[in-house]
Amino acid sequence: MSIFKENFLWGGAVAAHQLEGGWQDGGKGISVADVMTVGANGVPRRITEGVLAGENYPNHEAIDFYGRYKEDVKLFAELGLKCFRTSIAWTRIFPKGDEPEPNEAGLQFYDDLFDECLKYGIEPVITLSHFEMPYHLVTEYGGWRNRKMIDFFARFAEVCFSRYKNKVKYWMTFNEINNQANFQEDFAPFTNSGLKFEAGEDREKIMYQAAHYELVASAKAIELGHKINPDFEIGCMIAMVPIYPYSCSPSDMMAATVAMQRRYWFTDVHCKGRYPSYMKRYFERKEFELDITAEDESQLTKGTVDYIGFSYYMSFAIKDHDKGPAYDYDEAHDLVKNPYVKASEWGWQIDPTGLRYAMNWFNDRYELPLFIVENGFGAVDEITEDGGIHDEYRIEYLREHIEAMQEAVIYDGIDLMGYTPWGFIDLVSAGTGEMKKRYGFIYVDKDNDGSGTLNRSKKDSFYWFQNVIATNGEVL
Ligand code: BGP
Repeated sequence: MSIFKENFLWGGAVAAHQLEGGWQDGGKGISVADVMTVGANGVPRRITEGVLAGENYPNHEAIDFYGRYKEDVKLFAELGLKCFRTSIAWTRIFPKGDEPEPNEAGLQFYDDLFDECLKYGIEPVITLSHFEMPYHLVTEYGGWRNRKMIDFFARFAEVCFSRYKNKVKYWMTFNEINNQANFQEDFAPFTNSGLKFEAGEDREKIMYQAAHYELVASAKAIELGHKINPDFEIGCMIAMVPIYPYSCSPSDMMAATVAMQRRYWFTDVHCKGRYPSYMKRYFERKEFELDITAEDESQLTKGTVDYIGFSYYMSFAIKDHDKGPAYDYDEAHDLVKNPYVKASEWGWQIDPTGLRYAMNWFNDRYELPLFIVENGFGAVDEITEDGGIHDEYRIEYLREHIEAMQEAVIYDGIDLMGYTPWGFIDLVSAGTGEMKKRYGFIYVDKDNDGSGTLNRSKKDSFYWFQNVIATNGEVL
């Protein structure tokens, strides 16, 4: 008997804006991803006021999956995928976000894509909002700082659930909803909630308000989805980066506990349908008077998730920094390097044991099935003289993480639904907009400047992962 379930969802994960391109095809509107330029050399992507002539906007063409999805899905089938995690670009369905009627050409595109997947027995796993909300909702309404977003999102979700109810069973509402806990930076709140901050604004308060509306919208969508098709499995999607105490000093331990609460309270609301005590107390202490109504609280209880989807790439470590009992976690400043683990070229700390730890952390609290919907190794790949890409470093990273998953199943009895490595076909990096930060088993010939043939080819990891799937994870 194999370690993983018979129907284990081996797959690959991407997001619409990072691979589709075709940013104005089929009536698509402009999304937040379309107004971000490429970043490079450690400089983050720039969020522009709109689309500026002459700037490099990598998502506009991406890897042209929009034009090439049939050949690509054929390759995914050759890889042996059981499922394919992607997102529905909100702006293909509602180009501006507030129109009365959806855009038929956009709906048809996903019908065709899902049919193509199902033809090969590949199950679509769909994220509704993956860093690609309509930019019009930002300029006209201020994004998720505005309560009106709840109904715009719920309508988008309802249209998708109804249209694809016989083609898609597994859904997630918001990608990495909690990474906006890093509110000091522009990127995470902008991509999640469409928040643009004015000078002098209380970013933290605004982030909590936006997150609250998103959580209510998620609950509303889940309730609707279960009515449309009771067989739907609808999950959340949490960016899981465990935060370890730097030392065994009690104050480091407490700092790590508080930091984990600030990053992961979102999971409590998704899974339990209510705010944890420490967040209620925190809002009071900070005098954040948030718009949280009794009706919202009731809605949250009616839309809890069926499973926990999460991404896992790395772990963090934290020192107390003498902050005392009323410690306010500040992700941009409080983290320190962990001397026990290596890091990638982008400083992401590689820690397979952290994946088993994370799975236990979720399992202890929520006892829900887990789905690892992102994991992977971003690296610069070199084409060697024989024309191949020998990405042993990527295989090693994935092998060690799958071993950690096995340990969590064997020793901890965790209910694991599936595993979809991130960016299994090279695509635009969300964080930097670069092409050179690659995660794929399938290489795409395109560089940071946007040049290249867009041809696809197989790396060594392709054949390795093909065999992992074929043996249900027995041969790594
Ligand atoms: C997650 C996002 C993905 C993705 C991945 C890798 O945060 O859900 O969209 O891109 O991280 O990050 P990056 O592309 O910055 O390397």
